[in-house]
Amino acid sequence: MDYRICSFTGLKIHKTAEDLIKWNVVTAILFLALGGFMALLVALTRWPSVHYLGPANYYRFLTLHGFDALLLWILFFEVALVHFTSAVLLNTRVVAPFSAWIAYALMLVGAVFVNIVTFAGKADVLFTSYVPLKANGVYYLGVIIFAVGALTAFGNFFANIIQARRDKAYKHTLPLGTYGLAAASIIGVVTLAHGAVIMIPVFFWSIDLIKYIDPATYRLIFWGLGHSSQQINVCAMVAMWYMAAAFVLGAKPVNEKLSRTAFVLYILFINVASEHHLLVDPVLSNWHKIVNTGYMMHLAVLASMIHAFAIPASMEVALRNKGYTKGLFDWLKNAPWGNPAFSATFLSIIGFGFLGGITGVIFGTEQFNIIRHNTFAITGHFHGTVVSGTTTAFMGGTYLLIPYIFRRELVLPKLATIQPYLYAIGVAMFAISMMAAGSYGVPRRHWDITFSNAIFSFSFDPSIDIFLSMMGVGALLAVLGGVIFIIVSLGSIVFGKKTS
Ligand code: HEM
Ligand SMILES: [Cu+2]
Repeated sequence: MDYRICSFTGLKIHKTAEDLIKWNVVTAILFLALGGFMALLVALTRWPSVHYLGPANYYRFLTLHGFDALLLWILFFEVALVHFTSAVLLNTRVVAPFSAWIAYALMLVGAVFVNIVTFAGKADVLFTSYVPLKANGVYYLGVIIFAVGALTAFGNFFANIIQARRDKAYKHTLPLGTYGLAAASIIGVVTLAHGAVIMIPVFFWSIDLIKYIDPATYRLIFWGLGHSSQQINVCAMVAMWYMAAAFVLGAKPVNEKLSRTAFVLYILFINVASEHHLLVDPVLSNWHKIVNTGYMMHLAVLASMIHAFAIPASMEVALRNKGYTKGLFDWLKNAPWGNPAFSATFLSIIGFGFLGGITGVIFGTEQFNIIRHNTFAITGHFHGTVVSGTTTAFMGGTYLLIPYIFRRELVLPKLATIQPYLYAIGVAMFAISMMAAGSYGVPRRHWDITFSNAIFSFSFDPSIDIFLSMMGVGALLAVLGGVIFIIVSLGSIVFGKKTS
């Protein structure tokens, strides 16, 4: 069997696991680059004085932006984490290498299908593909193939941890990083099952084998996929936080049982929370909506709160143990702010909590949702979660994997040091501006809010121009941060000095 021992961590690393992690990470970064480029075009269009794209391209590139950034970048990275937390952290091997590579190939084929058919202008349906909007069948087929690939990859996770148990790599419980990915994989299976239930009929509908799909049913089951997949992201992100704290600072969880319980809360309450996407739909009863968003939602939020306090606490303990004990904040001052793996993690915790979490609880409440639904405020909220939170955390994760798995040193270390700050500031700026504009009623997914060619024209409060311009400037900063990330990460992977 082909193993090496990592000279930094002492971990026993299976060659196949290493290759799988490398391929999945590089593919993820390439799709982030593509999705980020689309983000630039879309943001320039929503900036009133620029208004860059025409209507057709706006919706096409918005579809691609959502798909490439939210699904492809994030899921390929998560599959890398699947192999890292199962095979590598548990010192075992990839039990079924063939199926792991098939999973990768399926995900890639599905991703390419969707990109080609959307670029060709045959799937301007946005990543939610709400019926009765109809895309070419290749689009749905691509989504299904991608989902089967992702499901196979989550299957690999369970196979690897069963093997690790046989190898006696762990006794009673999994390490916390692996535990987080176990929660992600369980939610992944439930999520992708929803995906199959809805995407397969819609595929048949797109090729005229089924006559009618009910839009309300579609939306309900779609969000079983769409919302729950965000919880895969949250679990993987939180697992990444714990791992980064452990690898960079040697931090240990302050109360491991509590952290584990919090992951269980995600599994139990997340699917239920999908309902916040349907609060303005006439289908579900008020009783149902209020119980769901007034009570259930808060149990999932409780989980995030536990992690958000537990991780900085573990960092504090680790830094105090290193001797930074003066006063209340000596440890914080002396944290490794110049190490991008650390700063990205810290910024991710703050960004996710304040921009994504707090706003999520607000917009997820029934009464408030009625006035914010489908406004730009929602776009601001979820860039707080999946960009400020998950994307920044995974950027930090990449900075960790480059020395440990790719065995390269970072190129352009100075740029790497400022990258997380630049990105986080840009994202915060555009997300907050989106929320401000949304409070004035600016809609999301709208090509032209000046209604220049419309028969009827409406006008917004003039102050929205300021917010939308600030969004544009924030977007430019974030894109710059994103470009630096891509140059540093791919540059290091290809040209970085080899480490032993
Ligand atoms: C430089 C970074 C980014 C910028 C400037 C940016 C900007 C934007 C803008 C302006 C919109 C358009 C909203 C509208 O007109 O309704 C949008 C939508 C969206 N973005 Fe981003 N974004 C960025 C990164 C990301 C990332 C990393 C993700 C995922 C992880 C993401 C996920 C989404 C999603 C899911 C949508 C909604 C698409 C839809 O409504 O169908 N964005 N983004
Ligand atoms: Cu949701």
